[in-house]
Amino acid sequence: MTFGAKLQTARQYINGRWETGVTTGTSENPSDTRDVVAEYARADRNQTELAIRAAAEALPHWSLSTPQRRFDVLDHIGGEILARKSELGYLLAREEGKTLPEAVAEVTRAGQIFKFFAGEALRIPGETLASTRPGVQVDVTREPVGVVGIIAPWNFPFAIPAWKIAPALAYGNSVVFKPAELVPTCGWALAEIISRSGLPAGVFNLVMGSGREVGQALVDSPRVNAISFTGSSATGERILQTAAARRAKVQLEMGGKNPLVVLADADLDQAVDCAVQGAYFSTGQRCTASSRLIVEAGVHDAFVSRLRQRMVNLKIGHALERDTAIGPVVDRSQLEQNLAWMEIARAEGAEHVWGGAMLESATPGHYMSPALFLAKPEHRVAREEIFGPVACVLRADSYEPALALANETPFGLCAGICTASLKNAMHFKRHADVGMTMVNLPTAGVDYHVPFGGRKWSSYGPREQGRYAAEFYTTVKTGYMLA
Ligand code: UN1
Repeated sequence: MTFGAKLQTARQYINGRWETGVTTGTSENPSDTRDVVAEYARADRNQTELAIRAAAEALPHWSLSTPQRRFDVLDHIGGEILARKSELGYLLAREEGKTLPEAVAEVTRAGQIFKFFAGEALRIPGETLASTRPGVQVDVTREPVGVVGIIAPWNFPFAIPAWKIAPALAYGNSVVFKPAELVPTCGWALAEIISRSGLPAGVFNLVMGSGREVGQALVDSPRVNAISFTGSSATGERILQTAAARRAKVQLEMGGKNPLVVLADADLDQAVDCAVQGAYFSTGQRCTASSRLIVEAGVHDAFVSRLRQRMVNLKIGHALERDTAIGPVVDRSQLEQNLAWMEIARAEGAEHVWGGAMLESATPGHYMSPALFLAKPEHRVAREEIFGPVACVLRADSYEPALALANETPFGLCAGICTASLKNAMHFKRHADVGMTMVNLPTAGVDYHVPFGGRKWSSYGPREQGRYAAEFYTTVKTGYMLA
């Protein structure tokens, strides 16, 4: 199968078979809304139940599969994704709207994640400890957590499903995967590759549809032992309440309002580069985006004017066009929300520096110019997650108040600092109340082999990615034996 600009038909994958849905939906290209990317099958609760049952029935066999078998499956999936990265990247850019280089990089990351977890399947850890009692042996082993429900967002349609599905399979779990409604074709393309990797029927299932029907069925079902979710804080909160009440394991990755601190001793060009990449690339649609630029007074005006200069020259356009720096917003409702934030920011007294306008283009799409405000810490634009190309600058008198401002948020995903001072960099790494820190680097754009996740209201449950993924996708058993 190859993906050109043609219409795709995406079906559910349940118990090793491709199924039509109860209804049919369409997905469109945000760079050109005349381009229908796919017609896709939409599941309801009953069809989701069938997928869950298939996963539960496939679990006992797969949970006892050998590490070699799991390695082979994951290595095969990773290999095919990498071999087809241009074509899959094209599909991703067409359906989600990030630029083609960003999309190909994301697909590459997805392939590398499967390869990484192929290796992890061969390294499932355990320990043997000396007992406190004579003649007794103690060991700690890891077992699969069971049927895993995976609810993925639209902003990384390949990488995020990959970093949930790959560890789930590596540690012997079965999976029901629900991609986001805006990107069903990417989810289906990934499922299509997984379907040919040698997995027994039922181990991996794809169900597309709404959060209200499909997502809710996953969260409610007593057969689903663990839920891994990335998306909005409000949905995460609801999932947590329901899943915790029935004692399911939960992993949530939600919002961010990530600070990038720029100190007066920073390399200003590098700092502006970090800000542009972190705040505006991928159209700002990343939970790791730098949306609060906290700048030391001594360089405040110079930083703002250089940043503005860079923004003016960024080419906003069709995701598949060669010289586009920033693609469209993902859909109309997200665009409307972003534009509503422009009004909120102005009304509360934030000073508008540049951008935030809806743009016309050669093709009808959801285009807007990236926006920058000078804000006060109490402004909503500086406190709430926007999930679009909107950032604000906050002024700080010196390092200490900058750190305090960085931490003054209910979120705690990542925090960056641009500085030439080793002392301040080390202090910031230790005292930023977040799960990930970046020094002289953008807050967005992470490695695939180390833990990903945050603190406070950004994340809940064990970390994703790297070998720390085992904490969520396995459960430990302590064994005692009289030798
Ligand atoms: C990245 O910044 O490279 O939804 C990854 C998100 C994150 C992934 C960010 N879970 O934006």
